[in-house]
Amino acid sequence: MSRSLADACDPRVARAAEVDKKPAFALVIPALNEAATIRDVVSRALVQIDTVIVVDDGSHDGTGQALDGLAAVVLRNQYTCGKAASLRRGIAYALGAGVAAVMTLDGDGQHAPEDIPRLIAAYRRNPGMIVIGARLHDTRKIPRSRYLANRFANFWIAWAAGYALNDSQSGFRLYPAQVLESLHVVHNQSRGFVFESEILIDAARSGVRSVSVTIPAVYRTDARPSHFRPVLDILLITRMVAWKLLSRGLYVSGLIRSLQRSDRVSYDYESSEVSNNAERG
Ligand SMILES: Nc1nc2c(ncn2[C@@H]2O[C@H](COP(=O)(O)OP(=O)(O)OP(=O)(O)O)[C@@H](O)[C@H]2O)c(=O)[nH]1
Ligand SMILES: [Mg+2]
Repeated sequence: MSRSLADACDPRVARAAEVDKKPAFALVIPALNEAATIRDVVSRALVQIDTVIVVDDGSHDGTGQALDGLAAVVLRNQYTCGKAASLRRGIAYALGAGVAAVMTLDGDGQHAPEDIPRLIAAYRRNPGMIVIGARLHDTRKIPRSRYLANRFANFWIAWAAGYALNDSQSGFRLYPAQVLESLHVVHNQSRGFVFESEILIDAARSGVRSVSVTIPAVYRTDARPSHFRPVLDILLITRMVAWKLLSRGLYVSGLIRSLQRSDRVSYDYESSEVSNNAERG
């Protein structure tokens, strides 16, 4: 990797940002060629949260320009650094602002910013825990192949994490600042979609689990092609998980615990009530 490329992807560059007030929460949106949806997503997000940070990952479709005039921070990577590196850059910026927790959501419109308060409410009830917007209850709306791929990933990641997970692949999350500051998950270009799985495993190993809030699954028929490469990205995730399992002698106790669903906490979409073992479908 050339030096300029490394610099462009380095989250420390963002730490230099001048921030003079301390919001409690910030939202980070990684965006690669999301001109069609990003303005709508960010406008709606700004209704919910003051600090919205978009990391335009070297887009060439005008993603950054689509945000002109909006009160969002736009960090632009000179090159496409990948989802993980972009998240990390946005997160570093948010932590530099002194937030208590950082939220993330995707820029393609699959997550409704209107659900932000529900994730924050779950965090307030479970301080210190990661909150995940979980979609897998919505089986009718998820394309079969994506559903099975998600279930496959879930099984392995829950095993390595040692507890049951509702949706390990959702990009709609809330991370307590302490968790982000204490973990050092690899976030280079080749780890694009691995980072979000790995952070759940590493957090679990440091004693931090997640709770989930059910959110609707949104799959539009006119959506742009996915950046997720089903074969390669699942292979990369599986390799990371296999390594973690091998390094713990297969972690059989983790497998057993991951199959026990009784300690799951889920917040139901309609009622926002807490229920145990609330996963449906
Ligand atoms: N910064 C950055 N963001 C990316 C990259 N790849 C994907 N993203 C962003 O990550 C989010 C999720 O990417 P998607 O391609 O929608 O992946 P997905 O939601 O897991 O898959 P689908 O369900 O098929 O949409 C979107 O906001 C993308 O713009 C990347 O290389 N760099
Ligand atoms: Mg998507």
